[in-house]
Amino acid sequence: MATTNNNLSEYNIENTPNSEGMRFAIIVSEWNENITNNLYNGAEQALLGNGVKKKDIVRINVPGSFELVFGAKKASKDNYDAIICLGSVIKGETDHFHYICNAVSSGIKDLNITLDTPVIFGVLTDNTESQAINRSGGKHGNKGVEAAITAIKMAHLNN
Ligand code: DLZ
Repeated sequence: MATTNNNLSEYNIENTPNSEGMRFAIIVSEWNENITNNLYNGAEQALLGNGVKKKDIVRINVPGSFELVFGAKKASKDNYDAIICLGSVIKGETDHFHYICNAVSSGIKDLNITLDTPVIFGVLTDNTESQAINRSGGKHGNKGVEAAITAIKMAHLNN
């Protein structure tokens, strides 16, 4: 498991460029909002901790992870340095998990091919709610932090 030896909140601040003046959109799925609000808080804190001003962080809510792709496409029409998609898909009794995970991962990949703005995949895809809790500010860290640091690095790569 990738997170066994890897805390999602740990990063080397010396390798993370100061990002004052850069603008970030964070698209947040309302499904499993107890998880996604924690992902948002982690992402926001990581951006603020690397010089981004609060006014340069814009949150856009969408109903579910499936809608993250459209939210990101819409945000790409504004002037952001990177777009972060945050969601939590938890496996249930039916096949919805696979459809949603496939759609959102391939949708975000397509946006990265077509857009000039990096779009970051900050979606938890867990078998259980407790796995999601552990990765949204729990014992395995916070995927929102990982996504924000990825966004900073990709924004600078694109500059
Ligand atoms: C329908 C659905 C289900 C069953 N589970 C989740 C989930 O675990 N995580 C999530 O982000 N969204 C879920 N959704 C909602 C879909 O993403 C989408 O919003 C609806 O199918 C409407 O398009």
